[in-house]
Amino acid sequence: MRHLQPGDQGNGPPVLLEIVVPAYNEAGRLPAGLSLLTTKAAALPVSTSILVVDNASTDNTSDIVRNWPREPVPVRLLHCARRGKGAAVRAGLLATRAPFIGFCDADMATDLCALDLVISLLATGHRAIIGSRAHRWSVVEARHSAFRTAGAAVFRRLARTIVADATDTQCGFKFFSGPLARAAATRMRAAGFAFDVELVARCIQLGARVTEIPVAWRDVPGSTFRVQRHGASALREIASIWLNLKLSDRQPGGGHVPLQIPLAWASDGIQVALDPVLEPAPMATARQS
Ligand SMILES: Nc1nc2c(ncn2[C@@H]2O[C@H](COP(=O)(O)OP(=O)(O)OP(=O)(O)O)[C@@H](O)[C@H]2O)c(=O)[nH]1
Ligand SMILES: [Mg+2]
Repeated sequence: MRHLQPGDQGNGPPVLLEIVVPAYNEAGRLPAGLSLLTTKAAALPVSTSILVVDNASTDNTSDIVRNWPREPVPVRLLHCARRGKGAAVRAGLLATRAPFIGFCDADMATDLCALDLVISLLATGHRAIIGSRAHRWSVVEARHSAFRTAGAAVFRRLARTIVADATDTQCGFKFFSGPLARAAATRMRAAGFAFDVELVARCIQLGARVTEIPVAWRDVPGSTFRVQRHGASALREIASIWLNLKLSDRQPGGGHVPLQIPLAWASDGIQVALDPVLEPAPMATARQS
C-alpha cells in the first residue's frame, strides 16, 4: 500500500467517483464501515475508489486501511498532518481528481442506499448533494442525550445565519461535482466538526445550488464527538466561518450568489445545471462490466 501525500492521486486507474472517509481512532468501527462501503461501491454503476484520511490516530486505523484488500474497489490511505475532521475531509477532497467526489463517516451511520440517488443526481447535473436527517422522508434512529440535542439546536440556529435554508449541515454524507468541491475545499479554513457549514457555504458562494436528499440514518455507538470537548469549539468555529465568509465576500473577483439561496429538495424534481469550468476536466473511465 502506497501512502498518498496531499495532491497525490496515486497510480491507480482514474475513476468517476472518489469517496473520502475521515477516520480518527476508528479501529473499532472502520472494518465494518469499509466492508459496507466497498461492497456498495462495487455495485454502483460508476467506477469508484475510497480514500481514508487519518490524522494522528493512536490505534491501528492506518494498518487496517493499509492491509485492506485491493478488490473489489481500491481503498487508499492519506495521512493529514492537521488535526480535525474538517482538516481531514479537506485534505481528502483536495487529493481527489474524479469528476464526482464526496465523503461519508467511518461509522456509515447514513445508509449507503442513498448513493444510488446521489449518482443519478450527479449524473443529471446536480453539483452539491447533501444528506439531511431533517428531510421529511428521512428515517432517523438517534439516541443522543437531551444535552446534545439542545446543543445541536443552538448549532443549527447559528449555522442558519450562514446557510439560511439548510435543514441539516452536519450529516456526514455529502457529494459534489469534483471541480466544485475542490474549489470550495481550497477556500476552506475550518478544521473542526463545523467544517460542513463552511464547505456548503463555499459551494453556494461558487454559484452551486445545494440539493438536500433524504437519508436513513442510525446512531452508531463509538462516536468521537464529545459535547463538552467539541461543542464549544464547534460554536467558535461557526463564528470564524461567518467572519471568513464575510471577508472573502468583499474580495474583488470572488463572484458568488447570495448565501441565502434556497436549498432544493430532492423531491422538487431534477434540475439540470451545467458545472462551470473551475478546473481542467480530469480523465475518467466508466466501470467495465
Ligand atoms: N481524520 C479525522 N477524522 C475524524 C476526526 N474527528 C472525527 N473524525 C471522523 O469523522 C467521522 C464522524 O465522526 P463521529 O465520531 O461519528 O462523530 P459525528 O458523526 O459527528 O457524531 P455522532 O452523531 O455522535 O456519531 C468519523 O469517520 C470520524 O472518525 C479527526 O480529528 N480526524
Ligand atoms: Mg457518527
